[in-house]
Amino acid sequence: MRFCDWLRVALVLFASLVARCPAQSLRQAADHAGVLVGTAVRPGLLSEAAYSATLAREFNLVEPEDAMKWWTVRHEAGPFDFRAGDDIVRFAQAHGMKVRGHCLVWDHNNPDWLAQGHFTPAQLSQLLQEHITTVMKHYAGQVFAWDVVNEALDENGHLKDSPWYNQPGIGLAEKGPAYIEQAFRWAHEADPHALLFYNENQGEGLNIKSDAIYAMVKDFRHRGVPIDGVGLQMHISRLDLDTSSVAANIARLTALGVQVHITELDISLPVDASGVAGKDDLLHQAEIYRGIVRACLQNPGCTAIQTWGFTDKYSWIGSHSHGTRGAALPFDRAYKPKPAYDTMIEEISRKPLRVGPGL
Ligand code: 9MR
Repeated sequence: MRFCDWLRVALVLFASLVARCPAQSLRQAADHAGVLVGTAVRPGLLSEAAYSATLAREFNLVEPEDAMKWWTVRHEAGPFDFRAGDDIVRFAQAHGMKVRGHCLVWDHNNPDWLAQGHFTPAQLSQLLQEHITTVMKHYAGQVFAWDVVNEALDENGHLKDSPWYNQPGIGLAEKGPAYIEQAFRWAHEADPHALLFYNENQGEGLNIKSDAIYAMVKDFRHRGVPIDGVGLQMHISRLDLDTSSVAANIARLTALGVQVHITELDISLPVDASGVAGKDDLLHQAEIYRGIVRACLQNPGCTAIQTWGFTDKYSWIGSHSHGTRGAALPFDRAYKPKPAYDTMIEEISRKPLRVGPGL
């Protein structure tokens, strides 16, 4: 063999040895597999050393939990306030992470001046277009994907009442999802390079709600409405989740030509007064995390997996459940990895190297 051939063999051997080295972090495994693994963040916590160190070490994607919502950005009717969102973008850029934006249109978390403003449909239409345009232009080139519309459907797949839809709406009430379509069109005009997502809860597996999401996205794609993806939130509170149903839903959505992101994954458990969950429940939880990661990664169109926070120290579940549930995330309150962290890494590491559309 010539020297070059020896060198080639040595390089292949070296590469395969490197590939077999266990990943040192979730982020390392994700980078290697070519997927985005992210988490929701609160800018006020970035000054906590353990929080920011864990975040930068373990994730290649961040999403503001609340910092880009109407309530924060338009707390007052006056100028836009981007300070909280900018803090997150700055952190992400300093650590080579991508940013998902959340969210531009929601019936919830709107400031009082808007919710109680008695605006006419024409005024609301102008306010919404201005909001989408100003926020997306501010973050153009920094936020690669947006939840344009969040949770527009009820558990039966019907449009929910909303100031943007029918109370009084932006002038498209009684026209089905026309207000959603309009928001996507404004979003595309504002930043043609951003990926535009519809984000929803309780429509992760096959059910009446995911049927409605599917029908809407199919119609949008058919008519050239600029939608690029569906966010499956994945707030799970039961330990009998059928992950094959989630995989089937991901398959039918991606067959429409859209990407899927798992956007808000957490699996809450019953906890005692100190917030501690049972050992068996934690092991069971880890297997559900594994199943969800697998359901996503087996489909090349599922390009990001994101948890809703990463440490049990800070999660929306505690206050929402009055302390009866929690322990929903891959790190415990002391930032120690839980069994769910191990199964996520194991599952991502099984994935052969790929260049996903999300990277
Ligand atoms: O975790 C978020 C919490 O801090 C906020 O108070 C709440 C209202 O804005 O929203 C929570 O996040 C929600 C997300 O924006 C949309 N899907 C459901 C999430 C959990 O409620």
